[in-house]
Amino acid sequence: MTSIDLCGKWNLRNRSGTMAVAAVVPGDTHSALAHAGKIVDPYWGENELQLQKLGQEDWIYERQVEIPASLLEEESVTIHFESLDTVAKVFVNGRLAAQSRNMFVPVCAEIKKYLHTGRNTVRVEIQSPERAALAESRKLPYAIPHAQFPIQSAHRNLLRKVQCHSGWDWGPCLMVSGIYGASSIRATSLGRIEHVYTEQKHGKRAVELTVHAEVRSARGGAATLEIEVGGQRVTRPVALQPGLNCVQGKVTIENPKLWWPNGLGAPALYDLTVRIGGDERRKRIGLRTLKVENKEDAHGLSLTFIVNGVPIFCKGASWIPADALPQRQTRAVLDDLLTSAAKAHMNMIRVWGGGQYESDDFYELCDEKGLLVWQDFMFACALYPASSEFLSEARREAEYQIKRLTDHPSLALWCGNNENLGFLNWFPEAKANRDRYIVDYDRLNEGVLGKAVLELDPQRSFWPSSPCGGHGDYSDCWHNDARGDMHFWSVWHEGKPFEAYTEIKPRFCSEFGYQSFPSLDTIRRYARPEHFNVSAPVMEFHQRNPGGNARITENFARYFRFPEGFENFVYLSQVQQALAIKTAVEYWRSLRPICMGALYWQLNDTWPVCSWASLEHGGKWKMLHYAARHFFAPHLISVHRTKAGRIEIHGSNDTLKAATASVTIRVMDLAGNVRKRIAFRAKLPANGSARIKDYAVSQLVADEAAEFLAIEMKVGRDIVRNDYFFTVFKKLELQKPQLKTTIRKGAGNTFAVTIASRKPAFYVMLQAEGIEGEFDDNGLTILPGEPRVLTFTPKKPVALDRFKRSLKICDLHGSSGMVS
Ligand code: BMA
Repeated sequence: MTSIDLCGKWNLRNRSGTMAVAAVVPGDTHSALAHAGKIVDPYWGENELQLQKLGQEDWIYERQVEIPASLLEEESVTIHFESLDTVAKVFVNGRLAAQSRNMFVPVCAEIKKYLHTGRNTVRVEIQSPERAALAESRKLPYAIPHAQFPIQSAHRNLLRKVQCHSGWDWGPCLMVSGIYGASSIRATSLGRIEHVYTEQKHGKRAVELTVHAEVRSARGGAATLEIEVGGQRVTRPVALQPGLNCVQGKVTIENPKLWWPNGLGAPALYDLTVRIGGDERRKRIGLRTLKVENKEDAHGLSLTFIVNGVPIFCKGASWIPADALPQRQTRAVLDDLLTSAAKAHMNMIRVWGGGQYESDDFYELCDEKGLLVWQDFMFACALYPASSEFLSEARREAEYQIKRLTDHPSLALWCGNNENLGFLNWFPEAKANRDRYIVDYDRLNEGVLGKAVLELDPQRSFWPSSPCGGHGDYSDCWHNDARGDMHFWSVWHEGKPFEAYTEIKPRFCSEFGYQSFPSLDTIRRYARPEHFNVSAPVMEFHQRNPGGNARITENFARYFRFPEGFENFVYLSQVQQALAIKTAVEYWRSLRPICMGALYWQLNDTWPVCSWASLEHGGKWKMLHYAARHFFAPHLISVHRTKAGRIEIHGSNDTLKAATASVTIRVMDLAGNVRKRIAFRAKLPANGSARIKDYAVSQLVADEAAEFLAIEMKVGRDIVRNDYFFTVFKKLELQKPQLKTTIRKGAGNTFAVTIASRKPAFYVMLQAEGIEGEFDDNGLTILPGEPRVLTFTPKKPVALDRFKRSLKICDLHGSSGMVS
């Protein structure tokens, strides 16, 4: 196989010729224009509005390719594009070679007849996505609605394009076009590998691996299938026929090292190489069993992931594309975000259906970090056509993506879509003619996607939708905590108090979220300091959920004393978000095994914005992400107040070893005096949760507004801490903590910050302004006489002096501007 890489420099212009720039492939139109200085920074201020017209342009990518004579001696010469976004035609030397309408399916076309030795021209013409979608809408016999967002491009559900390119309630509308992933020209006479995938049969001490290779051959002939894995090499002669060949080989791996999710063991991987007919494919596979248990039980319908026979409590968040501009979604950016996820003890990432099937890099990184992937098919918050054309595109897409991704040990589940069932029950069109839309829905859902999983990935489960109550359940499962997964949005979208999280017992909560502002560092990337005000137009512009800023503000009044100044506003919004999600996760973990998963909405952002994310655009940790490191930790101690008013202490242990914990509960007043000290030992079950104590409130405190619990649990060498407050923070007369820090250089590039306090200080948040990096812990309670040493690791080395100058500290008492 000879291959010419088509990545690198191309020329890009719009059809009318008013814009012409150099462009990079893989890459997108907007990134190329921004790089060439032809458009404003899409993320600054309200610039996005000026860029809306770009979605109405047709784009032309063009480059020259040198073709050696030897290449044309081969029988077959094909052109490959992993992803063309979206409605595209490929021309070779002016002749139409391929057409594509689905960015989730690669393009592969024979082009030998169009080529000559020497200089050749490849041109990719991409139709305006906005106009292509509009044209599709005109062909519809009846309306197919989609969710509406403040700034959006219409009819996005009629194109097989990343749905959130057209705008979302956290994302800009940037209707990019582009060429993504690998692009090449390949020549072969004997064989070209299209797919390699494996099946595993786990025995007592061995795994039998069947390796399948799909090989396309131009002229057929004798070949050797060669498989290398786990130090073994197996070969077998194969007679390739012209056309598509499916060949198999078997390898037995004795004493396999199993792949484990983060927190439960090493995510062992094996290198696999397959060679045939002059082509080669390499990948890394993981050996493990995975079952999704879906059982009727006393509480309804369970949803439990079982890996290597061990039921897993899934901890994680939903993933949206790493950047609104595809060119910026580099492996380094993905690695940074996924490393942060793993550091927060996440073991599952949900690839949300409004984004994209991610790149190979993404899944490889998840494999390496032990992050299970809940994979939605890319359909979200809309109804979709059921025309034979649309369904056959969906089939091609499912087939390709399943074969591409099936070997990733991280891949845990295929899910039909995001929230389409909900919309089926809400859109007036669907309510008025439910039968029609439900039939359409299921033709795509079970009829195409479910069927494709069953045929092509029988070792995995297909879950019809997120949320849903299982196969055949077409109800609105948002509010049903008894069946399957739920999206619990009552606390944010319906304005209920945080306690509402503790009034449900989800079997698996695959979405729940609470917004906060990103740090000032990130806000500075879209607003000038004179606009640092929550109702300044630019702050409202970088908030895509109508009423979102009002909701944040209104809840300050519910729980806290009102913050003074914008900086404290931002800080308190992060405290509030961390508190909301902590409340939910701690309670739901205590419910294990009724509840077996908590994936919050959302891990990351596509641009700098006020949103539900715990990682800001650029990767900075909000307070929620630091809090996740505690509430997702393998050992957790948490406090829950029952309806009857009792205070229950729960212990969770996600390790596979039962343990004895030493627990100390101090009842403290707000000056830091210890009023009561309770110490006991408690048994923590392996891979489970248990109530370890319970008290009447009066056994603990005399005055609910004057005292709180400072809790410490030791399990072996692991020390976990938590606090509990009996009432809302606004009722507490917090005292001025008098925080003091000393800073010194730590190991390597790190800095050690010792932070001490004379009075109890809550939600103490350190920020190294203008310096990228993270602390090992943050958002802490600092008690008198118990200084804490925090380590800051910058992404790039910085001088001690600069770090010292950058350090800002906020705490709950200070946020309201109180001086006493
Ligand atoms: C959901 C998601 C997204 C949305 C989020 C916040 O349910 O699936 O569509 O961004 O809520 O509203």
